[in-house]
Amino acid sequence: MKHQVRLVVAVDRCTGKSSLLAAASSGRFPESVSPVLPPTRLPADYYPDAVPVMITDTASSLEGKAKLEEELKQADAVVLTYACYKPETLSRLQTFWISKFVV
Ligand SMILES: Nc1nc2c(ncn2[C@@H]2O[C@H](COP(=O)(O)OP(=O)(O)O)[C@@H](O)[C@H]2O)c(=O)[nH]1
Ligand SMILES: [Mg+2]
Repeated sequence: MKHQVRLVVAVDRCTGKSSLLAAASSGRFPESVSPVLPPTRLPADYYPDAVPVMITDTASSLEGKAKLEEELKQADAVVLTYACYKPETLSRLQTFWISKFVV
């Protein structure tokens, strides 16, 4: 039985990673968000089984690559985002990102 589930939100910039995390933890869409949010724990009653969920935001930059790889090693699941109005961000999940998550 897990005591905590770790989610990592990853992929290209401006696909809504930080906004998604902020919205999930606060219950409302943020007007503005920092480029990378600190690790955030979802409210205890977010899921009915009450297992705490910790979500880690990531940077999309090359400088953030080493940190992303570290986070992925510890992740139970990865949340991938894309921007509906930028179809190329959806293609990039297949052509670039998905290979990063296959171990
Ligand atoms: N319309 C709309 N805009 C969004 C949504 N999610 C994020 N955005 C906007 O997209 C921009 C980039 O979002 P951000 O969360 O910083 O993306 P990140 O770089 O992937 O972390 C911001 O201006 C957000 O307000 C969404 O679901 N709908
Ligand atoms: Mg961000």
